Amino acid sequence: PFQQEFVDPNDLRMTFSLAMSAMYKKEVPLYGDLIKIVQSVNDETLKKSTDPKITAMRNGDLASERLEFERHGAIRLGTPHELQTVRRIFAVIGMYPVGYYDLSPAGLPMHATCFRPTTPAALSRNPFRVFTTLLRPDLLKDAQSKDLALELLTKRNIFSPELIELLNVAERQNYRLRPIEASTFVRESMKTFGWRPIAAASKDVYRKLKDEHPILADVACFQSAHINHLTPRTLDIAAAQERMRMEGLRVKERIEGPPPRMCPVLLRQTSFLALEESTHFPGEGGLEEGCHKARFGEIEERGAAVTERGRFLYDELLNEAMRQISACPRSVDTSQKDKILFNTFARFPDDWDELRRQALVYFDYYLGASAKGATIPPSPSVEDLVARGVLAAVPITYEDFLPMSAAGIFQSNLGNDTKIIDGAATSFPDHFGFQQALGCAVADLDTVYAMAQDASLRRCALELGMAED
Ligand code: OOG
Ligand code: NI
Repeated sequence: PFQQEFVDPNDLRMTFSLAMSAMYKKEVPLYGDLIKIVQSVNDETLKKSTDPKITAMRNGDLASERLEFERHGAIRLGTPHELQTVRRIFAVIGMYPVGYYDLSPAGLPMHATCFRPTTPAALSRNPFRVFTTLLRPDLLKDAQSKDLALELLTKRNIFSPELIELLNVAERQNYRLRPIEASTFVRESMKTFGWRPIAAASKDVYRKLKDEHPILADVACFQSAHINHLTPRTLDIAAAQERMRMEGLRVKERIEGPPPRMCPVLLRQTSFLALEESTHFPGEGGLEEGCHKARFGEIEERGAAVTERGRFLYDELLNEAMRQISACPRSVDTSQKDKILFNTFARFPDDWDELRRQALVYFDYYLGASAKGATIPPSPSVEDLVARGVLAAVPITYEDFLPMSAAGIFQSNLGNDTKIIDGAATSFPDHFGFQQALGCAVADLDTVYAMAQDASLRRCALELGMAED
């Protein structure tokens, strides 16, 4: 009876992501067009498709139910304090840090995690995720711009006093809020993630930081942690990309991630170019007009989560394809590059049964058509029970990101590739440093998926009377 006084964090996450979507639509009207395109492509795909990859996704994780609300956003933070506070905000809506992403190999002085729900039940309700990167001052070469950036970042406060107060209240209530607190919480949070038209730095400082590294200007010169995109999930990225082109959006040339397959794995993404927005910079004689490229559009198609073995094979094949592509003469075009990728991936099995037998993909198990009244042999293998129709399995959706795709998306939206490559002095991961900045550990991707798979098998064993609670 007590608990009913509090809002369910799953409901609050739904409200929160809807508020963010409404805000972003106002800020970036193109986002509204994008959503319409994706929704109509999804409706058509769901209706007409007998494609096993679509039916597996449809029946598998109830994608069609959560699909309408499914979004990911991305923010870029400057300091450990900002990261810790954002962690507290997301905890209130049932999102926790999963995975560590090192972006330094791509020349970005950043590392990241993804805040997202972690249990199958929470994910099926609303799988909202936010890719959250943190600046790594240790990777900045130029001492002067590093000092400038850190000075700006120490000065700024991207959280309203009401929001901080509500975070304290929530923490005393085991990360729960009452309805009236919850609506203030959503309103105040939007101030942190919304766009602020007046920069926190003068035009001069902005230019200096931008020259050093475009990401530095974006992270340090503004008064909020503006979300820089909000991505819907499409069931058919090729069709959605084609539709975007037809409607005149400037789509990025290549789709990032694995090639098209019958059994999609991980994720494929593409974006349209960043908007140039007019901004005001504080100057000696008042506000000065200027512009900044910050926000862009992106769509993604999600496939199955791969096991460590599957990921190893994926990385090996991707590296092999990249090696071949970079050895190509300059005249080689995008479709030829895509063909190389496609051919290289012939070694990655493209059949769900095969992917399961080789333990390349995580599966969610449930009782099959022949489960009722079946005689179960002593200590049966999972494969044996699947073969008898006692168990059935659908692939578990990949809920995370790919650092190389992320780097590709970053770069396509910052412009000037050469600058980016030498912007960070060196490249090495700092998993420990990130967790220290965050104030807690990030969950391990594989553990999260393996737990979901194990839980489904345990549930089946219980239902079959093979195990005790
Ligand atoms: C984050 C880019 C990463 C994705 O989908 O891989 C990302 C950023 O540009 O801040 O959102
Ligand atoms: Ni993204």
